[in-house]
Amino acid sequence: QKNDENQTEGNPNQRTIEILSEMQRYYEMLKDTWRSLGYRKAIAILKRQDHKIKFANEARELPGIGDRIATKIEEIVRTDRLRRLDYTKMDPEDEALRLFLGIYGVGGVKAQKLVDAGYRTLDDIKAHVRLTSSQRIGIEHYEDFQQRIPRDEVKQHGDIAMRVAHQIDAELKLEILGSYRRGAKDCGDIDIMITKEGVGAYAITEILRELVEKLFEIDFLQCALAIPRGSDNGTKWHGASKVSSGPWRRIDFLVVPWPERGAALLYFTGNDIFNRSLRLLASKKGFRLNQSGLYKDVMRGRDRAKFTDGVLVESESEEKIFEILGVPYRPPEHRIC
Ligand code: DCP
Ligand code: MG
Ligand code: MN
Repeated sequence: QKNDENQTEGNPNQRTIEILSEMQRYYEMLKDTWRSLGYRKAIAILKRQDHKIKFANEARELPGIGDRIATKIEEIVRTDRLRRLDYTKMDPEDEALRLFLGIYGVGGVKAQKLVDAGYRTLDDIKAHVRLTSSQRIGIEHYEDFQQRIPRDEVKQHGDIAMRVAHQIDAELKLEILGSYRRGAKDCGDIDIMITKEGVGAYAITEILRELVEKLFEIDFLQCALAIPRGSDNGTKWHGASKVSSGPWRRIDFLVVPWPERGAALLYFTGNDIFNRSLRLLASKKGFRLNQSGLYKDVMRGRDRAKFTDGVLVESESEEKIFEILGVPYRPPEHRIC
């Protein structure tokens, strides 16, 4: 079986994929979720082709590629570039927006405010803007955090965390999720799930606190970073780690109660688009899926807003969640949309 996540190299559509990826990042930066999603889908489909797609009508035949992108694919193959892209690249405001969105802890609203205020470079804002300490670290380590982390280095970070965790408690279960579990050859960050049989979330959170302290002591962890607003329920820890003299890497720990490990595994393996489509499918079948479980009998009002959480159907096993949803099990390597 081919690994979807690793296929750009040597793919006959590599150049097309590169340029479409730039477009996708551009729309993502503009918060144009709809277009960004369209590009992501097209890219995923092209990655699976074993011959070069040269013509618009050929591209249009592929499920999930619409007229607009089909036309662009032909243009890229014909001219080795995309007019729209050259044009967008020249806009300094867009460049600045893209730059600022790359700072840890800076979201769309803040980035746009900085651009509107006339700032264009990291030095600009470092000198003139009041920033949170996380944002400041995000700037200091901008280059580090932008770099992809080679797969074997992700493993090294995971191994260190695991070794120290097991010194604290040999029964802790740690697993690297995110793009690593999907088999990616490089990752944006290191996502580690921590769980333990027979203890509640609170006890695991206490263990995480101890683990973090120990990992600072051995100079593995370098800093803590603020958790994005709205997602902090005490079960997450964000920061940076390094191995030997390597660059700082983004690392995320998440505490998962043992009974929820299947749903958490599913959620934190992603990717985010796959999650979104699975959640949508669940809701069409009358379920609700989130990182803690699959629920039924969710009462919804207008606009599908939910009134009640419903009844837990399954959360321990990833496979069972697929089964109940009536979807064939998909191995992590194939969970990209
Ligand atoms: N996730 C999600 N929706 C989000 C953010 C995250 O469903 N808005 C889930 C799916 C992701 C997982 O959490 O796969 C981990 O999030 P990351 O941001 O670390 O993304 P990945 O590990 O998938 O990719 P990367 O290599 O960029 O870290
Ligand atoms: Mg990740
Ligand atoms: Mn992450």
